[in-house]
Amino acid sequence: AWKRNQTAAFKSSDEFEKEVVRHVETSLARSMFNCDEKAAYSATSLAFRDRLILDWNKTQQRQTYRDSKRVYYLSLEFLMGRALDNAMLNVGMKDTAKAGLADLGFRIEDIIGQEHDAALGNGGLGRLAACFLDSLASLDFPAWGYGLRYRYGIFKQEIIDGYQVEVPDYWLDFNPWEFPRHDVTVDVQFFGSVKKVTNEEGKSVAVWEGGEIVVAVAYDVPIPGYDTPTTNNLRLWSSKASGGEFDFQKFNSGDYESSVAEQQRAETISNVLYPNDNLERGKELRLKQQYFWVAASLYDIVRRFKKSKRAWREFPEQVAIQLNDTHPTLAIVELQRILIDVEGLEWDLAWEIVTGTSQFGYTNHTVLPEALEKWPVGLVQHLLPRHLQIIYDINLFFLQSVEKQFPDDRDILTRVSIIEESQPKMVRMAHLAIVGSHKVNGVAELHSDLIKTTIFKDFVEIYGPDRFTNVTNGITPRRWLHQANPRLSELIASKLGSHEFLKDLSQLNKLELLVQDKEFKKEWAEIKFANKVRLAKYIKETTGVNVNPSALFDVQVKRIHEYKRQQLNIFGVIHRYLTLKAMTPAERKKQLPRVSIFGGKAAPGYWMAKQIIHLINAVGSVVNNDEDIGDLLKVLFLEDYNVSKAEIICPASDISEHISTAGTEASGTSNMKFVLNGGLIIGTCDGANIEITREVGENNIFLFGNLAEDVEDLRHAHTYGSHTIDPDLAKVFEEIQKGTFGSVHDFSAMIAAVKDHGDYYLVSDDFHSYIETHKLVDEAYRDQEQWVVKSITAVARMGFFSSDRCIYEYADGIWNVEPLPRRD
Ligand code: 26M
Repeated sequence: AWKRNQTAAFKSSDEFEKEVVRHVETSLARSMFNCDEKAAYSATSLAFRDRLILDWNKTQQRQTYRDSKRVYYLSLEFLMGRALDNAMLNVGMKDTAKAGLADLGFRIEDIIGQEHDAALGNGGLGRLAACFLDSLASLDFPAWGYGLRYRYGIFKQEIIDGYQVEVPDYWLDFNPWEFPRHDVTVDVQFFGSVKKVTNEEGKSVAVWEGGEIVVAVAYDVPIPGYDTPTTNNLRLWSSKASGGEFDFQKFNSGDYESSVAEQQRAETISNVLYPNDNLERGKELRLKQQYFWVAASLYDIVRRFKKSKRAWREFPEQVAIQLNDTHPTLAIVELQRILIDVEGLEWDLAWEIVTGTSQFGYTNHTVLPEALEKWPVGLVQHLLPRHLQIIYDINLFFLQSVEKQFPDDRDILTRVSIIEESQPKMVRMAHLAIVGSHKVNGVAELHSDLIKTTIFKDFVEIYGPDRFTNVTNGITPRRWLHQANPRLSELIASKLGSHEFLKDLSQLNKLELLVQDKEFKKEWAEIKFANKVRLAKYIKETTGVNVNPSALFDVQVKRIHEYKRQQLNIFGVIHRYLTLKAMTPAERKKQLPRVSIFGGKAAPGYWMAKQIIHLINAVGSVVNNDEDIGDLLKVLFLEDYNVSKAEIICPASDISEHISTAGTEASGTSNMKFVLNGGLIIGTCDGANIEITREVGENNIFLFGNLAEDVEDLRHAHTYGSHTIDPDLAKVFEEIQKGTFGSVHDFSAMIAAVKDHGDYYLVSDDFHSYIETHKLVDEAYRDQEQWVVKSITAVARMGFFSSDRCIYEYADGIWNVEPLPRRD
């Protein structure tokens, strides 16, 4: 067993208090008489930060000294949420802090609540990156995250008159969790042109010259592991003009304005996170962000490698780079460029290193065609002229080998080419990522099978099936159980005898022995109820609506997208409302009360998603004020869904909805969060729902709807056959069109999408099955005794979905890296 650093800043609540007071008085330059909750948050964070720094430095020193292989996780998004609570729990001093803060007159929850979420991500992909960082540190892997330090994270969502309004998220006001490294910078080049010159050895080499330089400045964020001193690093790059504050030459020559303008242009690069999720829009600034971040990160990685004075051949033995989606694919091209243009290696040797075993891995997160990244050749040529040449060369050699392999198949060349011969020509980033990586993985079994049989089918023919693999997603049980649901975590710990399950989640299976333990079941149910009371209180505070915590809480929180089918959910809610309205008061009395909770952001340019939000709110304002209905049905849209809100919402669901059209949701991860907190799922046979079913058993999940294998035929039938709408759904549409929920015109597009435009997402096809399955949910919920058994059983079988398991699979099957525990 390791001991935490004894020189650390505090060992008792007294010492912790002293540290808080010291930080208030010195770091913040305030008096304790003038210490509000915000100041107490800042000082508490600084006190914990001091503790982390020591472990962080030691971890980095040991990694440098041992010089073992490192993992670099390249992600344009890290959806971290709050850091303080997590730091306290991972360091294991939350109780000390709680007592100390109480002594100073503060409640720890209020202090934790002061922190602004670090929301540098859109949704699933960004949160997955954050869970992976937690697991990598907790399992002692030498690993770094590389990302962008956006000044503005994902926008804050406000709901005004039922519509989404976007407000900028300026979060860097005071951020104690980052360390600017003004001495760690990289010059990143854009634009310019390429010249062929002959060097001293008489070799023709490419020189990329001219254009402009933008400076990348490193900001480091410590990532503490749970119950280990390992503290890893997340390095985020910020852009600034190469002239420093000002270009002094211009400044002195009187051109003040253009010097300021240049600075602003450079800083634009890391200014804002693009708020799209599963949609590619081809903006120049986005490509600039990608290259800026990739170039800075690779330079940093190469710089670190070169310190060890090893031969280039050893690079893949020292470095594993994971590409989180195609966003960092230019890293493949950039490494090839560094090796041939800067280091002077021959093309073939360089390409061998780039494509070496356990060098680059590419994770695919979607099969939606509109999400696959493509960049116009002209844009790449303009911004990165040398990279375009290299891409063309990579493509040439690749196509030549394909031609050799399939001499009689001309079409395959067109299909797999990295360049799409369209008007304009496009660079297909997924193809480039596959050609340059030694492993490509999907994020759930169904998804990994789908990419092999659909979008990447030809590549399986070319490279064989071994390049393609599956790593089913997972979540960190530290944040999503221990932190979000402390009472449940403590109850489990008391039964299992320790907190070990938090690092070995399969131990949860021992809970199955307790499903008949009356006292345990009672406590289990009480905790769920208390979490619902907490959410009900939050709902009251934020929406003014009273909800009955004994009602069945039905939750769908995730990005708003047609494929995720929030429209199916709200149509179902309307159907329920109409059914209740048609009943006599006596019949109504027998119905089970429900609270339908929605939350999630729509991409600002996604008009249909915004209409869905509007309809949910419109239905809420009618239903929630209908005296015939009372507690039987409440419909809520919770504003600004984010990580810290998910921590309140996930523990409070009875059932959550994961109802994407089969074959469209790559994995989903909130499905795992809800079940781990004792909620059940209503869902389609899609993404990780399928594996959740395999683990928890068919009796402990509510599945409905058509299967992925039938989707194509159904869509074909909609377009070419006669398309009849489900009769119950037709009644829902009539009610909307009558104006019951106002805005008839606004909602007509959502109806037309189903009725007139081919119902691409199969809302009507699945409607009946969805409604019938909700009836089964109601029935099952009436038997509270049995429901609790289902809930416990499901949790007991969730061990597989820990992100720790994912990290072991990546480490073993893709990165070829080993943990490096500290032994001091
Ligand atoms: C693309 C272009 C421009 C701006 C933004 C994007 C973009 C951003 C995020 C595209 C896709 C993005 O994320 C996709 C995503 O979150 N996918 C989800 O990944 C999760 C983790 O693997 C899965 O669980 C979800 O099923 C999948 O939808």
